[in-house]
Amino acid sequence: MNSPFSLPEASTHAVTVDRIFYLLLVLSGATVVLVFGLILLFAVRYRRGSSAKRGPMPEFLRREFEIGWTLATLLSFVFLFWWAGSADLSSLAAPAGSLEIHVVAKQWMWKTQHPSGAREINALHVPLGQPVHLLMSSQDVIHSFFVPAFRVKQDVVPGRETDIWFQASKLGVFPLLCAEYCGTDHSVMRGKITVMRPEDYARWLVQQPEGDDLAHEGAKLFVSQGCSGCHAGSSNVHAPRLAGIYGRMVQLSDGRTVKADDGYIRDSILQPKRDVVAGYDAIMPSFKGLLDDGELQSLTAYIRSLAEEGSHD
Ligand code: HEC
Ligand SMILES: [Cu+2]
Repeated sequence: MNSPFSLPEASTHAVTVDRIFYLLLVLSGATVVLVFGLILLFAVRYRRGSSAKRGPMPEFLRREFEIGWTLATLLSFVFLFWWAGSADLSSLAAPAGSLEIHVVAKQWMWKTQHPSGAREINALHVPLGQPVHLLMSSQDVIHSFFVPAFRVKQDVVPGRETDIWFQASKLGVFPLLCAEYCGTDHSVMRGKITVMRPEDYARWLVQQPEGDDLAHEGAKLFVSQGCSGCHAGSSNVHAPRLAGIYGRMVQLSDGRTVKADDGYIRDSILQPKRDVVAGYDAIMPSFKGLLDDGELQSLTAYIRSLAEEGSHD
């Protein structure tokens, strides 16, 4: 469905969202017509002085009719809830094997980084027909990543990583907007999403200037920020080795067990006193204010790459 007054449907999710939208539109339209039709009909039929019958309701209208319309509305609402709910749920978990792109929002621009390390500002090139998973965080205030043509909108929050995924289904260039008022230049915090054929995307990617990928950047930070001073195998400080921790369950000193995911690693770096690993002293300093979100993403990517190497042997 692509009428002249509607947005392009440029992602798989957009098609589902629009179907739900049109169904709601038709249902509400039919309800409006029915209700206003009846108001008109009754106003004319039972106008003052008309000879229409005004006795009690006919018997069949009382019970069956009441039960019938109540059930019908209930069932259609349950169906709508199920349909919209499952569409929403499927938009949350990115399929395995998605292309992972890091996004950092700041006043007032979007910075994106491809797995190869290629960076863009206020732009994002993606391949057609492949799921793209965005891992996003903000360097200052709350922003919101909004691509109307994909029907995708997700808040980008400082101090936290949010994510969203989409699969582009049309070639072209589509606007990216910030959908959360974020200060003076909020209205110009825009970008362009370019959907390319996969082979064109691959060609575009190799033409980009060589950037360090996140994990390599993280490896450098790990040394320059002094993490390796405690965490490296050669260190004299009693600190846990980080190889292989990503994705594992970690036993904490207060008895809890937590999964070492992105959020846990982020918290370990920013608020080390909160989740202290069992068997260690809480001597790790907080790096809050010392690392920006891009650096946190790089460090996390580095620790994660250690896990991937660890899982091979
Ligand atoms: C002064 C030594 C020291 C420095 C510097 C240090 N850490 Fe730690 N780190 C520790 C100790 C000790 C623990 C275990 C106790 C705890 O959880 O607080 C730890 C825990 C961690 C954990 C959780 C590990 C696990 O097994 O669950 C992560 C992740 C981590 N550090 C990352 C880093 C990063 C990244 C840096 C640099 C930005 C860093 N650390 C700097 C000493 C240090
Ligand atoms: Cu913004």
